[in-house]
Amino acid sequence: MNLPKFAELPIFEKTGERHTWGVWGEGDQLGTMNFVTPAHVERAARLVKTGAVINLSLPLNYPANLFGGLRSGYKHEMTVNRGGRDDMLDNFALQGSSQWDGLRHIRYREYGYYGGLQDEDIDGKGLLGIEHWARHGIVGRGVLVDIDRYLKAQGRPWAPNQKYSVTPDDIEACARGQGVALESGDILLLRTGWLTWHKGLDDPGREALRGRLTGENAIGVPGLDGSQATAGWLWDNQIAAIAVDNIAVEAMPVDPEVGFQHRRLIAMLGMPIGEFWDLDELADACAADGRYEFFLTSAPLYGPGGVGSPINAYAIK
Ligand code: UVW
Repeated sequence: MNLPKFAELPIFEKTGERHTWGVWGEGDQLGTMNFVTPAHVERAARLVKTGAVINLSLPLNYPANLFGGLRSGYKHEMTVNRGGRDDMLDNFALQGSSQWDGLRHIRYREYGYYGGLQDEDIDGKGLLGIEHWARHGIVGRGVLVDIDRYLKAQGRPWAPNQKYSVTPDDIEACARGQGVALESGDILLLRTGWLTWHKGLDDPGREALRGRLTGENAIGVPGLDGSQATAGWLWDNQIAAIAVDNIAVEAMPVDPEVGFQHRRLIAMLGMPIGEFWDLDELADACAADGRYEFFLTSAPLYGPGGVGSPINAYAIK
C-alpha cells in the first residue's frame, strides 16, 4: 500500500512522537487493520494446506492470579433445572486472559486516543470500541516468529523471567532463519517463551508474581522492544496487528526513558495488540513442518464500546 513512511508521519512537536491519525481518513475506526484487504484475506486463505486447526487461546480462567483489581478472576455461575443449564460469568474481565487491547485502552497524554479523540468524544458514541474490529474480523496471513527457539539455537543468553527487548533485527533474523518474509497486512505472532515458562510454574511460583507488573519489585518479562524505532519498523512493514505470548506485548518493566510502547502502537498507530497468546502448539507445528505462515482467524467479542476482548483465535495450516 502506498502510504507515508514512519519518518513522514505527522509529529507531536512537544514530544517528537509520530502518529497516523487521518492517514485512513477522518473518523477511521480500524487503524492498522486497514492494511488487511479482501485480496490479502483471499491470499491468506490459500495458505491452508492440511486443514490442521490450532487453538491460540488460553482457558478463560488463566492466568488467574497475576493481576489484581478488575482482573482478579471471575465467578462462573450456573443454574440447573429439569430442562438443563444456563450459565453466566460474574466479574469477567475482558482483558483477563488471551486478549486484544482495543483502541479505547490507551490514550496519549493530552492528545487523546487514536484519531485525537477525547473521552467525551467516545463515551456513549460507539467510537473506537472493539465492535469495529469484531465486525471487520481480525483475519488474514499470520506469521509466527519464534524468538525463543531462535535465540536458544544461537546459544544466546535467554531467561524468561528477565527483561529482554526483542528488536526488529532479532525479528528479521529469526524470520530469515525460519524461511519466511513479512508482508503488508500480516498479523505478526511473536513467541518469547514467557508463557511456556509461566505454565510450568507451580502455584507458589505463580503466586510470587502476583501484582508485580510495575513498581520496585516489578518482574522482568521478555517482549517487544519499547523504542520508537521499533514502532516505526512495524508501521513501515505495514504490520496489521501484533500478538505476543507474554503479559504486555512489550518487554517489562517499561523504561520511561524509552517510552511505553502501548501508547505508540495503540494510540498513535491504531494497532491491535494481543497479549497472553498461547503459541506453544503452533510453534511445535511450525517447527515440525517448516511453515511459519498460516491462515489466522480471530473474532473479538461484538461488545459495543468494548476496550478489550478475548481473542477466539485459530491458526489454520
Ligand atoms: C499492561 O499495560 C501491563 O498490560 P495491558 O495492556 O493488559 O493493560
